[in-house]
Amino acid sequence: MFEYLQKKLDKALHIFKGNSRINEINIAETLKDIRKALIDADVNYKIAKIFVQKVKEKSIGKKVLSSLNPKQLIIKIIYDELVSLMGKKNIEINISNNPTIILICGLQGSGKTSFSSKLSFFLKKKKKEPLLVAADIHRPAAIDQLKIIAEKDNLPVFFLKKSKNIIEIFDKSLIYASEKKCNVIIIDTAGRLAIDKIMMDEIQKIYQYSKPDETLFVVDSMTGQDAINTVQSFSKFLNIDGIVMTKLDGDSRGGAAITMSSIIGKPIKFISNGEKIENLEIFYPERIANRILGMGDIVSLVEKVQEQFDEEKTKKIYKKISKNRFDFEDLLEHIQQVKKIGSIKNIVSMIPGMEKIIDNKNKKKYSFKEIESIILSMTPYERNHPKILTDIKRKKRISNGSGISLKNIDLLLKQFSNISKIMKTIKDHSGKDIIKNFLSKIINK
Ligand SMILES: Nc1nc2c(ncn2[C@@H]2O[C@H](COP(=O)(O)OP(=O)(O)OP(=O)(O)O)[C@@H](O)[C@H]2O)c(=O)[nH]1
Ligand SMILES: [Mg+2]
Repeated sequence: MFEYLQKKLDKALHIFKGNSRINEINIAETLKDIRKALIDADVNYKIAKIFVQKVKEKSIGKKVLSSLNPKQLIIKIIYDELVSLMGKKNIEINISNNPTIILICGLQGSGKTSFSSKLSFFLKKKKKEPLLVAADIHRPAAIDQLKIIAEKDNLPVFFLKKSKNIIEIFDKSLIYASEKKCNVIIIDTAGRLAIDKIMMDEIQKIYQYSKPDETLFVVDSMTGQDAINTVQSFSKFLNIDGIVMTKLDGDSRGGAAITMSSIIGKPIKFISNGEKIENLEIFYPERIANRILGMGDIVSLVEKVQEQFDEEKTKKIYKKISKNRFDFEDLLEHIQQVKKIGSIKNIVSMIPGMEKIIDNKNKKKYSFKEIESIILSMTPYERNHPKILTDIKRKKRISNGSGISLKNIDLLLKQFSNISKIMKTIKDHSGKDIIKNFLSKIINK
């Protein structure tokens, strides 16, 4: 997710390493690279041009020129522009009515059925009582598909096996919802290959009849610019409230997700980044921008953490990060907690520096299990004092204990010291706000 842009932007900003200052020459080079990075990440070239123009205007100013830390300033300017390009704030779905009606539409295979179940799972965690309504009247297997996904997580589904009448299905689902005390009705509709008359007639019929509180259009982000065109054509016929972008896990470029809302004028409300039921995230422009700029996404992590971790442990992790005293004991705890909350790939991008440990330059990939066995082979003192691990005898003992080669132990230790450095930057600079946010979330609870 966004790895491509992340890498390229990082490279483009390298020129500002150390204490170099922003001037017409070095900024020109960087801006050229940023523009190229955006276009290669599938951002529309006009948008890329305007974006770079804005960054330029804000960078070559007196204030910036006199700054001691130009790289930080440029990152902040890019961050602000990215956030504003993505629509500034998340627009929440409106689920205040009882019942709330949510209509899900989109092209064939875009991920409507998967999203509907993920949304239901998500709402259940928010203490709502959702009901999934199988309203795909064209594909015979659609009902079973929804039932199989939903039943795994005990999510209620309403269906009428023999009905081809979408209005009848909706009417009966309302009665069922009221009997079962469900307060959110999620209507999973049929997809078509293209936005044609049959699809629009059917969607319009159910739209006018059900008067949804939320109409969400689901698009596959892997289709890139086509995803934007699809939403554009659809929204000519029907007023959508929000966009859901799916399969971001398979889209390393992410340009469509970044520019969608500014082109369409409608917010992205959710993104989906995997096939599992928990692979759904609320779309927060600030957090995505943080992730793209390689800060990691502590806030998203904390949200997940708070859902499933105990509060004491979360507080402890925060304290350690903020005091820059992150040690192997914490890393072990982190890994053990993280393992509980989903697939490694999704979590990794949320922890600053973690990507470097999992997928380092030397192409050595550690599994969480390997890292665990290395840490478990350390003495408690070593875990709390990573610096003493320069001692070869200690390293050999750890290598024997964990069954991991000495070379790979060395690599891990090196990467760990990188994490500590990253934690330090986060503490010292723009990470302050993230940490503040982190803190306020914990204290409010
Ligand atoms: N990797 C990945 N796969 C996804 C994601 N969302 C959906 N899929 C997969 O995409 C395929 C199509 O998803 P569905 O939810 O059936 O799509 P649909 O829009 O309901 O399809 P139709 O009902 O046939 O129009 C399935 O194999 C899903 O598992 C995602 O975020 N990431
Ligand atoms: Mg479907």
